[in-house]
Amino acid sequence: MIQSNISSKTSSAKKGKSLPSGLIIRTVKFIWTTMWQIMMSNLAPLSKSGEYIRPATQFHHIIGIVSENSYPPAAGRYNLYVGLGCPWAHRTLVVRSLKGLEDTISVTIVSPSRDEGIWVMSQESEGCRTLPELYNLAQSGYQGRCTVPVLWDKQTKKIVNNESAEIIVILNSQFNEFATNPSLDLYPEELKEQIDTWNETIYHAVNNGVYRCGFAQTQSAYEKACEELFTALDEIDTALATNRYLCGEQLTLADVRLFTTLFRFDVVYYGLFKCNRRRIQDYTNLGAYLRDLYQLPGVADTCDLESVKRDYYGNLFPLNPGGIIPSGPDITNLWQPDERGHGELETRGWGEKE
Ligand SMILES: N[C@@H](CCC(=O)N[C@@H](CS)C(=O)NCC(=O)O)C(=O)O
Repeated sequence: MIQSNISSKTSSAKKGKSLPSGLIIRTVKFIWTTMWQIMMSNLAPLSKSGEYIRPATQFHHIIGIVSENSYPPAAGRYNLYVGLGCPWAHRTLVVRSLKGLEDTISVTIVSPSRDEGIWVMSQESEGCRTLPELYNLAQSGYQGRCTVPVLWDKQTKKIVNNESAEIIVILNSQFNEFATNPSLDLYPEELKEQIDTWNETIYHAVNNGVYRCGFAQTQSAYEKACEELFTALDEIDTALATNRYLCGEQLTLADVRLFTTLFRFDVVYYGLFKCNRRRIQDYTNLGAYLRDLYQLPGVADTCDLESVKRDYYGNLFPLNPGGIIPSGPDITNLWQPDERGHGELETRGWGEKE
């Protein structure tokens, strides 16, 4: 009996009777695509031609000489809220670590909640369970996006700044009296122009460029972003043939900003965001440069591969509705020598943190 059921199913499948009709396929595709577009526009605001536009951040106070718009440097007063998957938040962890500010600025880890689409605290902080609650504590009725990183003032219960590009400038220069590595200057006066020029190219084409690939909603928007991304990576690879870092022999904020995108590239952007013309590890200079930065003292400790995979593959629902998290890649190669002649001792030259 059982046997006969199986054989009758097999023979109807062979005849193609169990396949849905063209009408069903067209209807399902239409509903699916429409739902995808609705979800994508919530996830990623668009231009008319389907290009992703990143919303601007809203808190831009500084730390330094006390004025109306600034907060005083102090140890133990400020807290960073970060998600470990987020490349923008990761920048702040790297600078905090390089400068040796672990005892000066505390950190609270937040994780994405799959169903609510918001960041949730690992443990209640300032009486808040979620990041939107914290934003509302700082500014009642806040309506904007609740993003990480957040540099928070525990004393006034205000957000000092929520723009990673600005937070890393603050961390680099305003806490030197408390830092264990105060002489490391990642944004020196004489390199500012060069750093800013790299930052501009890299932000548009690479840091935000990978999102412009992954969040594009038209073929042409995707192709434009992809072309710009790989043109910029080629340009950087060429510059790194003669320079250890982007601006020469000195590590700068431009390298930190590039690093957090490169670390995620082969892991998530290559597959999930369709940046798959080439992997970073296949570039002679970029691959070695990534290993060089990863091996700087304290940097690998800020890199959490599992959170990166979980946050992207598990939470960007419209890009990966099944939520399946891939098992690879193996990133142990990041511990291999950088092959550009930079010995470990030389790498550790600026501080004896360990
Ligand atoms: N320009 C911001 C971007 C920060 C950002 O977009 N963070 C993402 C995580 S990777 C976020 O928190 N998104 C939550 C949301 O948009 O609601 C920065 O560099 O700090």
